[in-house]
Amino acid sequence: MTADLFPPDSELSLAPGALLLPGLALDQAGVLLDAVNAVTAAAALRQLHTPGGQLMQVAMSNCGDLGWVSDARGYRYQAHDPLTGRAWPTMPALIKQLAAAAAQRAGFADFDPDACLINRYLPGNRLSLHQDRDEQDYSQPIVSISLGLPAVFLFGGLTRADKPARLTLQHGDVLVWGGPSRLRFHGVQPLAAGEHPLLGACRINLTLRRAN
Ligand code: MD6
Ligand code: FE
Repeated sequence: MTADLFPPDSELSLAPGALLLPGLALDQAGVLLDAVNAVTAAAALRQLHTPGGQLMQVAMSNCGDLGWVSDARGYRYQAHDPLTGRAWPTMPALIKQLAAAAAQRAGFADFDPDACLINRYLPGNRLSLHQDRDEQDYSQPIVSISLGLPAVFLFGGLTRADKPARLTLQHGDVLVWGGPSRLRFHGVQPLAAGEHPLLGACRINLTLRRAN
């Protein structure tokens, strides 16, 4: 377990602006998961289409004032869930506070996320290499919280051609990604099969951003 490999307050600087906080969310994993389940009961996880027409493997939902969506019209943030026409569920305070605390540790004192994207991976699901470029202000970081099965995260450079490093994200790990690393290419390798005690055969990743 991560908790045994790293002391409780350990951190790993991956690159300028990119900080891994192993196990930071571990103590709260159960309540985080309850909060995620409440969100996805109101705004279902669903697979989106890329603007090019490909069905994404990872199922997504959102909470917060804005949610990230993709369809034939492009990638964007919007205030309403296209499935229901309703506003996205409120971002649970617990999730927002954890993200703000993590960002502060990485030197981003004023992180105030308005969007939380929820990604669900089943075994075999992958996320291809991309940059997160749909937000207004690249001076704001992204905070990523991983729950459930471990995933191999591809941590690339500022051009698609840069060979990515591989980094395993475990249940409870929090990654802060900002400053000079904000536009790094990244992706997730196909999720390996497994059973997680809390989540079963599944990985959930939360990415919190300031979109507007
Ligand atoms: C994931 N994460 O870990 C997908 N983006 O499932 C992301 O795409 C991501 O973890 C920007 C910053 C951190 C991330
Ligand atoms: Fe991303």
